[in-house]
Amino acid sequence: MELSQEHRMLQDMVRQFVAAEVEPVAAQLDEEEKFPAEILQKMSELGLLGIPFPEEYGGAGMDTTAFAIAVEEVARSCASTAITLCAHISLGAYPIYTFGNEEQKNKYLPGLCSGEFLGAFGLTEPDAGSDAGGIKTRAERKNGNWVIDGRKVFITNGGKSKVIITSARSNPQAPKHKSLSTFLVENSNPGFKLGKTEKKLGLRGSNTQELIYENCEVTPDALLGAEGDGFKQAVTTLDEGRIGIGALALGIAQGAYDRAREYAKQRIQFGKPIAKHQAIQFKLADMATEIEAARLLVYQAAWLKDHQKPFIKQSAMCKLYASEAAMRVTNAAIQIHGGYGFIKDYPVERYYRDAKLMTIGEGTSEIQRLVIARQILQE
Ligand code: COS
Repeated sequence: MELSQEHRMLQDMVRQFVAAEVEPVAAQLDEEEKFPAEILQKMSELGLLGIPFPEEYGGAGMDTTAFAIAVEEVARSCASTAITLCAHISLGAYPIYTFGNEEQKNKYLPGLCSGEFLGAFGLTEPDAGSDAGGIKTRAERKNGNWVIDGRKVFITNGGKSKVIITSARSNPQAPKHKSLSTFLVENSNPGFKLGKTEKKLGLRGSNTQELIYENCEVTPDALLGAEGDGFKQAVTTLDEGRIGIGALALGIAQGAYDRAREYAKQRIQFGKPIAKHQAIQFKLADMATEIEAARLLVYQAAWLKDHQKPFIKQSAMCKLYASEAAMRVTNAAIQIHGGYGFIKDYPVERYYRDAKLMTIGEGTSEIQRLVIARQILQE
């Protein structure tokens, strides 16, 4: 697949940046559960925090394909940094760009794009994950304002963001899918506080946060779009976000494969490099094929979105396939490394741990199959 010259230049630029600034610290971020704040600062100077948004809002004026390329390149070295970037753009900034009024866009997008502050998406709750319409957080009208009460869990960047896109049930009497609304809640707002910061199997450098809303009062201008549109806004955001997770999974798979391939060429057993043994060649061939297929699906979904064509099915397909391929590829990468793959002297165990979340976040593999099935059955 040929990238355009603009995309190729972006890819080269991000690749060089990652080699110089991300790769050297990726293992440390994982080991010490350290948030990549300094890397984000440097990324913002390159314009990476606002890649797909128009220049008038401080963005880089590029497209979803460019976003996918950048996420993939970062994930090849550090999935913790990649998911921080990915969630900031596709879950933190995208809903404001897509559903916000001019005032809201001008208030938040320049700061989000410049990296002055981060954004997060508060949808998931203790009892509402796959069933996005089942959230219990309430937003009630009081003296012309909205008062939000509830709890969000597993929120990527939740503890590091100034603005949290918050889904809440504003009209319990309305039908399930018409009863949610979305609010832009700032972290300094009275009644908003941080709960537990999660410790995780993988993506340990990223921030995964519980958020607590207690009598959290926001003014009417915090409402994003129309009242009752919250469910549609959330699923539409996830449609776009899944392209990012597909790209992230693709980058993890590519990074693990690159390392397994190099290792197989160096490691001597039975008097020759293990890459000369057919058992290992077949593994590498399968890995390379799956990565290629995942890449085509990710870029197809991004292309469709960039050309204003329907992409719900393809974004779910690319996320489903790339994440499950990443599990198989990272597993094979450890197998090729043998005992060395199981210890922390080599990075492939980190890739294996990081890959798992790709089959869960922004909709489990089961939800992706459900979304795909609903789409193909109505075609
Ligand atoms: N994109 C756009 N619109 C969608 C959609 C999607 N992916 N999925 C559903 N809709 C629309 C439907 O077309 C329907 O619209 P109408 O009312 O106009 O007919 C409406 O939303 C309700 O759809 P449906 O009846 O299918 O809703 P369900 O409650 O059965 O749930 C799923 C649909 C499961 C697809 C939804 O809850 C979902 O996406 N869940 C996963 C959430 C998720 O990814 N959580 C992880 C968050 S991590 S940030």
